[in-house]
Amino acid sequence: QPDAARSIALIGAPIEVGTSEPGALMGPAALRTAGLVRALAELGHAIADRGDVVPDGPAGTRGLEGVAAWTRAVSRAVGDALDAGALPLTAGGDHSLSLGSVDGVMRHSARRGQPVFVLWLDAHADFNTPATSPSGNVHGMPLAALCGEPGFPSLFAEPAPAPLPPAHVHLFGLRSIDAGERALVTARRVGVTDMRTIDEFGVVAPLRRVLDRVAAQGAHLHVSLDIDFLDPSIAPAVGTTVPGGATFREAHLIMEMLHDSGLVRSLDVVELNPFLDERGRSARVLVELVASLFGRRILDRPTGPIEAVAAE
Ligand code: 5AB
Ligand code: MN
Ligand code: MN
Ligand code: MN
Repeated sequence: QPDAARSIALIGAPIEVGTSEPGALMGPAALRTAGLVRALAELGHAIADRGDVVPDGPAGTRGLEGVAAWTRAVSRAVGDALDAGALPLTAGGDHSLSLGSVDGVMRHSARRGQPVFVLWLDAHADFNTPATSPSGNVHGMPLAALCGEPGFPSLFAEPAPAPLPPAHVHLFGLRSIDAGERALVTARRVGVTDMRTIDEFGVVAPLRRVLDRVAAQGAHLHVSLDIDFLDPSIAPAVGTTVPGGATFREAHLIMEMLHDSGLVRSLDVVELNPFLDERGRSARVLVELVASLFGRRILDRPTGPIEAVAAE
């Protein structure tokens, strides 16, 4: 029994033009097959599957041109969901879809004068520009474009919203960063909890600091979950595997903390490549994690100091 039933809009974004590894376009279908809708409905939420986004114009072109066609359509779908009072859950698809989802969130929040904060759960920083990118793949660039770095063609509908302040982005789980984006992330003062920090302090203290900031600012919290945040041993369905990722238990705890915070207003689940999966394992892990973010729990007992638990 969730404490707050929500209205959730599932938006499929079968986009893979932002990556060089084909297969991510099957991501939304695999998440549906793994029972995403059922899992959230069982928690008492009103979930509407809005189907897959249809891109504006030629969407098959790889690179920024193809991505631009998706960005505007994804942004509209996410904005419409928010306007209708629903929480948009955008299922990808490669990470370039977040250009659209975060753009939609920023437009919506700008109309309400609410700041936006983005929690980026990812092995990578995704802060390359066309000039710094070693691969040319747009899924490694969305944050740089959203934060207003120069060198991008026009991706967003006009008039474009003010760029996302880099200080309102927090990279969580970082363990692979290219030289050019490393310099940018440092210069722009993007928030970072890297794997070294998680190894030393665990996930709870760093995440609590982020959530406290979001709550203090009354910000809209957008969470972008890249499956490569997880260790490839539990989620092998990724084109860009980096060893040393989050364990299932770390990721699970993060989802429970996000739920308990009550702050999450929009979510992306990205980079699932079902073609690389092993018998649906990775898709099922993602559904399990999303269900925890939306209130699945072991016991209906509030989390709190260990003394309180022991006293029961
Ligand atoms: B993902 C790399 N930094 O730019 C690049 O999976 C990888 O959305 C990007 O985080 C990975 O090509 C993009 C080497
Ligand atoms: Mn990513
Ligand atoms: Mn990644
Ligand atoms: Mn601020």
